Amino acid sequence: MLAKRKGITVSRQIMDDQRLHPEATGELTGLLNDLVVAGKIISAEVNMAGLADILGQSGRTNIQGENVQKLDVFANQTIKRRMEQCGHVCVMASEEDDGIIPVLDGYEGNYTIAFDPLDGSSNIDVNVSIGTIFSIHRRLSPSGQGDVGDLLQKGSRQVAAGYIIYGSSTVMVYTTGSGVHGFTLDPSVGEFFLSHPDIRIPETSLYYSVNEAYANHWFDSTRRFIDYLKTADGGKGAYSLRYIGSLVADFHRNLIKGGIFLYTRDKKSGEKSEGKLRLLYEAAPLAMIVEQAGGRAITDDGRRILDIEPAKLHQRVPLIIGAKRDVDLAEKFLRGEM
Ligand code: AFP
Repeated sequence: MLAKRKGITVSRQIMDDQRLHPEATGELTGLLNDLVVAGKIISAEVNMAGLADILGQSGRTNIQGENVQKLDVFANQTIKRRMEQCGHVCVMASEEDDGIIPVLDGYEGNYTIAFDPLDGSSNIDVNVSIGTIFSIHRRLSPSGQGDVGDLLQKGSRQVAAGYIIYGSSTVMVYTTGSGVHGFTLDPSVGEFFLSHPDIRIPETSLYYSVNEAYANHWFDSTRRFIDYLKTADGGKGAYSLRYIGSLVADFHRNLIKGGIFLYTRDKKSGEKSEGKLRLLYEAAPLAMIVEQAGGRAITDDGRRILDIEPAKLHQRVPLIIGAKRDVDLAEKFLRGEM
């Protein structure tokens, strides 16, 4: 593996990653570089949102029945426009769109992209970190425009996954299957520079992240696990609660500082429900990142997220994700072994 040099640009790193695959054609490199550009455009707009009168709701609801924010619309359009003509994508899916999204005729490439253009968008108006999450697969169909089957692939078949978080600074974290790297945008020169080489999720965790407001509805196993975290080692090793309500922000903090995030089924949603988070746009890409960083991601019945075969574009999935030791522990509680 090539040594990671702090300060190199994300484009340089993406090209270095390509050199690890002698068979590579440069298509994935081109796609990722176009995503970087989309991220810079969205970042600039997020920073200007208050001034540019782009805060607030657009007046529409999306496929998930949620109010669509104006910035959501902007981010969604920005990514679609860059991807439809980059020449490396054959079909797309967005958390904001009902069905598959075609690319421009003549620009079909060999990859698919599924993305959440602005995760955590209910936080936009209050300056809380939000982010773009993406998941990339190789196409399955032989040529031309891709179809839904190209997008409904297991997470374990992702060739790249990542997110761009728009927070106190804008940071891009991605993996192409050989480690996880983080890049911070220097707005003065408009470049992402390597700031977090070879990220490994700390084995010793500080935080658990869960929406405690749902505690009255939790199944007994979830309640006992969270109670255990609060009192671990007789209180000495107790975890602290951190919950932002923006998955990309909760995940990023836990990845860097150590921790576990849970969004499980509960008595209110029912055992047959699928939780809230989306498999294609949220759970699968973050699962690839966490595994590449030494962590784990499972459902609340112990299935590895990356092994789930998606049945539909907007499939939801219960998610437990974070440091391996914590997810292993959660699994024991969920199995009734603790
Ligand atoms: P929004 O995009 O509507 O803000 O939803 C964010 C999200 O999908 C995910 O980013 C959070 O982790 C989760 O929902 C928070 O859900 P709760 O409000 O139910 O805790």
